[in-house]
Amino acid sequence: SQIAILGVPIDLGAGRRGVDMGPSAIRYAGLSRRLGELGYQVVDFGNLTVPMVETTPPPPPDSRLRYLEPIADMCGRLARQVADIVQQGMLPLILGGDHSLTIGSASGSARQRRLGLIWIDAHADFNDEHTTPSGNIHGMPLAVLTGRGHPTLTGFAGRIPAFDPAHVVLIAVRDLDPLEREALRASPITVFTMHEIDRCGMATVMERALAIATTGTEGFHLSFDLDVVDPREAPGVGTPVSSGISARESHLAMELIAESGALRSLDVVEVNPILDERNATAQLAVDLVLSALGKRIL
Ligand code: DIR
Ligand code: MN
Ligand code: MN
Ligand code: MN
Repeated sequence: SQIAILGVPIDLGAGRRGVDMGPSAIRYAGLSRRLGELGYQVVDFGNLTVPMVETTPPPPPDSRLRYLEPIADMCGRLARQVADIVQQGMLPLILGGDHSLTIGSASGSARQRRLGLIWIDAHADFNDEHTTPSGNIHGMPLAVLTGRGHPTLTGFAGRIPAFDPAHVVLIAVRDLDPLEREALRASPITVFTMHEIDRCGMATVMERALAIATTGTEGFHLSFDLDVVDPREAPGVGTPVSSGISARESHLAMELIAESGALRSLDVVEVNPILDERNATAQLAVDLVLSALGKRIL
């Protein structure tokens, strides 16, 4: 089958600069070539045209939705392009960029079908304008995709919510803001925190997660934030959080996702080359994508 690569060099949703260089770093780590070696036909559609901080009017200092208009515009165009890619029978692979882009990518992928959603992240990204301590939209996409958020962001799938929370799973979370935590506890989203991974192991967690995301759906979208991996193994991220999952646990999760046969689209986000060590985090991102798409050791 065919893989469509699309880069989204956006960092307006993050508090720290640098993730706009993520798509280049991941490409330089050999993504296309290695997918080709795995047997896929790969089409790289280049990067979505996105605004940058230097050419965008700054948000007011007290903004609770920083850069809302340019991010909403970006997500609308991204959703349309991802929906087109799906229509053409290709599997969309989106390279970030900050996590706000998943509002567009996951919505576009779910436009013509009912999908589950697997979100692998140190953070829950479950803030809205009332709970956010930062105003950064990359802390909000999971809330938006399950129907809670600014009305200019929630509608890109053509229905609200874009994803039924009963088919949404959050994995390896370990850093929640106080009001975000209350919202998550009140939500029907299934959450496997680091505690559940420590207790039951990644294999059991993924087995349960995949059942939730695939039962009664036409497959699922995977959103993988590199900050879920322990910063000792993935230093090149904007918001590192200690005591994360290992690179090997991440691979196991990806291998089980591949085995499910239900992966319909994916994004890898928040790679920050400024903070990386010799592109190790982008390299890991490529390795993980290969595992998610079927690479086996033996
Ligand atoms: C924090 C940080 N929860 C916020 N979020 C993320 O600003 O809302 N960092 N996603 O990667
Ligand atoms: Mn995230
Ligand atoms: Mn994160
Ligand atoms: Mn259902």
